Amino acid sequence: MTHFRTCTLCEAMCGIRIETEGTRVTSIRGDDADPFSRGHICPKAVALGDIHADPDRLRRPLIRDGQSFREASWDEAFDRVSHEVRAIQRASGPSAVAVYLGNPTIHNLGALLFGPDLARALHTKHRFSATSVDQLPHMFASFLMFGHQLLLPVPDVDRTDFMLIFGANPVASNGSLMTAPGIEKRLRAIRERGGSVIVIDPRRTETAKMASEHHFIRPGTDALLLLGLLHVLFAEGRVRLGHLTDAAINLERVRELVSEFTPESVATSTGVSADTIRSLARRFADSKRAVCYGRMGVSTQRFGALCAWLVNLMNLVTGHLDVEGGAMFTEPAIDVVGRPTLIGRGSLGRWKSRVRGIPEFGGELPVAVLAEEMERPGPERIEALITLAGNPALSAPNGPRVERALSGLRFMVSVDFYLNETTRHAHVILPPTGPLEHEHYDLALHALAVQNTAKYSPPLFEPPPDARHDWQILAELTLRLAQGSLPRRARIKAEALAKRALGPRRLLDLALRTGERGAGLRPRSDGLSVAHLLAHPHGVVLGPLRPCLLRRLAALGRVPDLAPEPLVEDVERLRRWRDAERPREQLELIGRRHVLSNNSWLHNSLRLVKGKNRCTLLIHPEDALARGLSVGCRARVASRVGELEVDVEITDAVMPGVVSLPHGFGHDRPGTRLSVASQHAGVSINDLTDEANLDALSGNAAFSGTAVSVTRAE
Ligand SMILES: Nc1nc2c(c(=O)[nH]1)N[C@H]1C(S)=C(S)[C@@H](COP(=O)(O)OP(=O)(O)OC[C@H]3O[C@@H](n4cnc5c(=O)[nH]c(N)nc54)[C@H](O)[C@@H]3O)O[C@H]1N2
Ligand SMILES: Nc1nc2c(c(=O)[nH]1)N[C@H]1C(S)=C(S)[C@@H](COP(=O)(O)OP(=O)(O)OC[C@H]3O[C@@H](n4cnc5c(=O)[nH]c(N)nc54)[C@H](O)[C@@H]3O)O[C@H]1N2
Ligand code: SF4
Ligand SMILES: [Mo]
Repeated sequence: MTHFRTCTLCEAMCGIRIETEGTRVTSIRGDDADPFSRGHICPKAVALGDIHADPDRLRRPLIRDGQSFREASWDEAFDRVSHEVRAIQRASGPSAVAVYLGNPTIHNLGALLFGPDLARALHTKHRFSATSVDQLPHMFASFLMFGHQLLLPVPDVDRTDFMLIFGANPVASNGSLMTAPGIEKRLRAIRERGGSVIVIDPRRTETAKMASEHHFIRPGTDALLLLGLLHVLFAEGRVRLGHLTDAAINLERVRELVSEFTPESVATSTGVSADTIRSLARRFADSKRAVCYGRMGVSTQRFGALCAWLVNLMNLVTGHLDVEGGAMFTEPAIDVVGRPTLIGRGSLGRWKSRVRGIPEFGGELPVAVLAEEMERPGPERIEALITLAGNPALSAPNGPRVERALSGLRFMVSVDFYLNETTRHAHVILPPTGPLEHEHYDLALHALAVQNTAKYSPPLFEPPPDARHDWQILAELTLRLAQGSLPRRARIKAEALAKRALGPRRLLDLALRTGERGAGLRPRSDGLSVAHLLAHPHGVVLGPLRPCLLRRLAALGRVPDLAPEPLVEDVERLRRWRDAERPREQLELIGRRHVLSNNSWLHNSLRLVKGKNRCTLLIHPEDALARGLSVGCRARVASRVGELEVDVEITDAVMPGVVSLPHGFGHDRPGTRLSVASQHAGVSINDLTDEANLDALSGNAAFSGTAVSVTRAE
C-alpha cells in the first residue's frame, strides 16, 4: 500500500510517501506531489518506520515495582494515577502537582488539543513546558509588541533578497519558527537570484558554510550587536516604517535608547568589527526585500527576550515587517491567534515561582525552576509530576539535579512510549500509540509556514486493540483528575472523547469548516474540511503570505508597540553584564544540532546513530594547544554544576574561546529500555548547563555561553 503523509519529526512538514506491507513499513521517501515540500525529505524521515517497529517502544502501561516495572492493564494504571494524584492534591493543594509538556506535543494533533486541557484542569501554578528551554523569548516579544504570544513573524524566505540570520542553523535543523521544507534549497535560491544570506554565529555551521558571509560572534552578545545595527540605522537616517508609520508607537523611545550603542562601543564585546556592523546595517536597510531572523542561539541565552525584540525592530524600522520578502505573518486555515478558545493571548506575572520568584508567562513557569520547586520543602512544594512527551532529564538545564528531584517525588506519571532517562523515574508510564497509528494535522506548524498551507494525514496503521492514543489518555486523565472543577466546555469535550464519540478529527473538521477559508457547515462546498483535505492527500497550498498585520492587530485591539517598557528596562541589565569582569581562562559552551538527531529521542534508531561518533567537543586549535589537547584526546569539561569527559575535535569552525557539544545525548543512565541509544550513549550537555543562568526577563533557560573549564583527561 502507498500512503501520503506529513513527517512529524521536525518543523519542516515534509510530505512523505510511505510504502507498507501488512503492518510493516517497507520504504519512506519524499512525496514529489506535495506542493509545499516538492519531494524534499531529510535522512531522519525513515526513523518514523524505525519507531513504528522498535521493540523497545512501550505498548502497554508500566507500573513501578521497586526498582523495576511490570506491565499493567489500562484500568489499573489509570486507577493508580487518579488515586495518587487526587490524594496529593487533596492533602497539599492543587499546585503540589506539576505538569510538563515536551516538544513532540506540538507535532501531535491529539496531544496538542488535549494536553493543555489537562494542565488547566489540574488548577496548578506549576505548569511547565519545553517552551522555556526554547522559543519563549520570541513569544514574549510578540506578546509585548503585538499583543499576542503567537503572532510570530516568519521570514518570507522564498521572496527575500537579503537574509540576516542570528543563531540559527536551518541546514541542520531544517528550520524553526519557519516551516520551510527543503530550506537549504530555498536559501541557495536567495543567492542564485543575486541576494545574500548572512550568518551570525559563534560556529561556522552548515548554514554558515553555504551562506554569502559568516561572522563569528561572542555567545550571548547579540543584543549588543543588534543595538549597534539599530544605532547605525537611526544615525544615518535609514529608518522608515512604511505602511506601519501611522500605527506604530514609541519610535522615538527606540531612537533615544540606541543612541549610545555606536558600532565602536559594541565591537569589542561582540567580536564583530565596527566596519562590519555599519556595512551590515546599510545593506540591510538598502535591500528592497530583506529579513532579519533569529532562533535558538539568540533565544536560549541571557538576553533572549531583548534579542527577539531587537530582531523584530530591525525588520520594523527598515520597512521589512509585514511586507513581501520581509518578516511576515501567516493566515493559516485554523488561526489560533483569532480563536481565543484554543490558546490565550499570553499573560505575564500573574503568579511567581515560590523559590526564586520568577514570574509566570502564558500560564507557565520556566523549566529552569522545576528542580528547586520539587526540592524545597514548604507549602506548594511540587510533590507529583505528570510528563507528556518530554525528557527534561536530558533537555533541561542541570539535568542531573532534575533527575535527583524526580527520584524524590511522591508520585510521577509519564505519557510516553519510551522508558528513558526521564520516564525511568515515573511510577506509572502510559504509552500512547506510535506516530503512524494516529491521524495528523499540523495545528501549530501551518501557522509558522512560509506559505499558507493545509494538509491532513489519516493514520496508516490500525493500532492494536488495547492501544490508546495520546488524546484518549489525556481525556481520561482530565476527566478523572478534574472532576467537579472542570469548565463545562472542557468537560463535555473530555467526556465525548473518552467515550470515543468525538475524536480530534471531528474537532479538526469543525475548526477547518469555521475558519476563513472553511466549507462552513454545508455538506458540499469547495471550502476546507477534513473531507476536502482527504481528497487532496498531498496537501493544499492556500497562497503566499500576505501583509495582514494591521488587520490582525485591529482584531486584537492593538497597535505595534516598538518599545514596551519591560524590554526597554532590561537594557540596563545588558549594560551591567557588558561591563562586568569575567575570568579569562574559562571557555564558553554552546550547543549544536546534527541533521541525524532530534533532541533526545531518535537515538534508538540504528540507522541514525551508526557511524562516526557525533557527540564530541569542538574546540579551537589555539584553545586546544593551550590545554595540551591533541587529536584523539579526551577532555574533561567542568562547569559550576557538573563535569564530564568527552572526545575532542579540534577545529577552527568554532571561534577561539568557544567550545561546542551537541544536546540530547547521555543515554548511559541505568534502568532505561533503549537498547540502541544506550550503545551510542554520548554525554549530556545539560550535565553542564546551569539552571541559575536565565534570561532574567522571560525566564527562558540560557544554555548558550555556559562558562566551562576544559582540561586534558588522563
Ligand atoms: N536535526 C535536528 N533538527 C531539529 C532538532 C534537532 O534536535 N535535530 N530540533 C528541533 C527543535 S526542537 C528546534 S527548537 C529547532 C532549532 O532550530 P535552530 O535554531 O536552527 O537550531 P540550532 O542548531 O540550535 O541553531 C542555533 C545556532 O545558534 C548558534 N549559537 C549559539 N549561541 C549563540 C549566540 O550566543 N549567538 C548567536 N548568534 N548564535 C549562537 C549555534 O552555534 C547554532 O548554530 O530545530 C529543530 N530541528
Ligand atoms: N543544552 C540544550 N538543551 C536543550 C536544547 C539545546 O539546544 N541545548 N534544545 C531545547 C529544545 S529547542 C527543546 S524543544 C527541548 C526538547 O525537550 P523535551 O521536549 O523535554 O524532550 P525531547 O528530547 O523532545 O523528548 C521527547 C519525549 O517525547 C516522547 N515522545 C515522542 N513522540 C511522542 C508522542 O507522540 N507522544 C508522547 N506522549 N510522547 C512522545 C519521546 O519518547 C521523548 O521521551 O530540549 C531543549 N534542551
Ligand atoms: S526535514 Fe523534518 S519534516 Fe522533513 S523529513 Fe526531515 S525530519 Fe521529517
Ligand atoms: Mo525546540
